[in-house]
Amino acid sequence: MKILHLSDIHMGGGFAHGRIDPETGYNTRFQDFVKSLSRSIDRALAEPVDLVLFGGDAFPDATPAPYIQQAFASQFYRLVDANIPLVLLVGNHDRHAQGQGGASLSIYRSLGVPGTIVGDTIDTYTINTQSGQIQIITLPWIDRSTLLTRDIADTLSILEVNQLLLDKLQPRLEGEIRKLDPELPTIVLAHLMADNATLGAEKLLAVGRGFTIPLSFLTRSCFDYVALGHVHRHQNLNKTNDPAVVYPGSIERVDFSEEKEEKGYVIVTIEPTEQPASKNFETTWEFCPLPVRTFRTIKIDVSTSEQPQADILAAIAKVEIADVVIRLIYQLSPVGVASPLGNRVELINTADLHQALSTAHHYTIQAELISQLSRPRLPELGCSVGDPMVALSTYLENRPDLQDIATAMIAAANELLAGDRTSVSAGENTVLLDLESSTDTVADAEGDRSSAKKTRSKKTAGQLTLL
Ligand SMILES: [Mn+2]
Repeated sequence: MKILHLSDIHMGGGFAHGRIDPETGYNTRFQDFVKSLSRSIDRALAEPVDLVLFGGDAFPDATPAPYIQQAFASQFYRLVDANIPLVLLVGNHDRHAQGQGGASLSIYRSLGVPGTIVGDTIDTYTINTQSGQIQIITLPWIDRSTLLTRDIADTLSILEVNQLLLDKLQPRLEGEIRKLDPELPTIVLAHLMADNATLGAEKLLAVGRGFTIPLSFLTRSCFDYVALGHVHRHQNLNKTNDPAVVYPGSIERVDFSEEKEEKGYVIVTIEPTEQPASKNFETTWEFCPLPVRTFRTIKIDVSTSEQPQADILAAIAKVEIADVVIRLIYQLSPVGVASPLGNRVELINTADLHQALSTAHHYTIQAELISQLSRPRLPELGCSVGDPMVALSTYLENRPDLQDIATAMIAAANELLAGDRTSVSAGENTVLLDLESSTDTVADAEGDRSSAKKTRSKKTAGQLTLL
């Protein structure tokens, strides 16, 4: 039995790296994403495979524009037309922020599209394929609103919510496992963050991501393959391959964090074992790369260069840029910093850079100031300086770029040191500072969890947009 496993299509996303195609009126990145999906479906038909599993995140949000819905539907309709069954799993991007179900995918259930299952709850389906039956356990994106009531979730920390969700999920999954027929192959199709998935640039944000599922949850001998979605970097989490726990990754680059990743889908083969062994089935799988749009970062430090403009142009000339999405970053010294060769923003002629990059598919130019923190420490500020006001004055004397606000900063520092709770005026902005607030939050964590909780959830919401 052959299965095509793909995930994280995000059709309609990444428009910032494209332009309007004058012939069609569509964003070129929309066309790129359609092309990648189309190539994946081409392969499913050419094999032909017995089943297609989609691991979730069809669109960037739950309410895609009709032309985007249509492009998605017309690709998957090719499978329906060829009698190839399909499971569309609901990812976090496919759900409304509140409420249940797969908002953008539920239309396929409503229409009763033949051979198409929308996985928006934890459930098990036995699917009849050209090569026999297979069992699919669907595990859509789960968060606190899926399994917990609001008042419970609001009083707990992220770690406690995570544990409680796992406690609720465990018996649900055991219940599905008990229903399985051991004579049939079984695949788990899940949209989740497994706790040892290797992330790219997103890794730093993982703390705010909340719900993660331990790998041991998925590496069960009753599963012949675990088909995941959510993480955009292709990887197999279980090196023993028993079972393979695979993120196929996204089918196109959604942003620059995926610059160096290969994109594609996975072809899975499940065959009955020849000699009766501990397992009834043997699984092999293969990652199949797609020819997707190239992203390339050109980063050059010209802060001490004698000819910054020429150096930047030379760096561009070294790279194949035709039809590529380019990000040019050149680093300079901040304006006003005294340095023998301190190159400043105004020394760069950006019109020439635009000209040099004009054959790129899309490009951005970004001037970056080299961080102040990398400068050597001030020798005047040895450990002998005990008075913070002396330390601040010395610091400000060495920062000519801060002269305009130096007096205000000293006044503000004086006010801060004078009282515990005070308001500091900095120009037009009045900032309320509560010097005790940091200790308050800690002390209140037990007594007043809900207020500490609210601060945390706000941060989380801002960090949840990447995957
Ligand atoms: Mn996702």
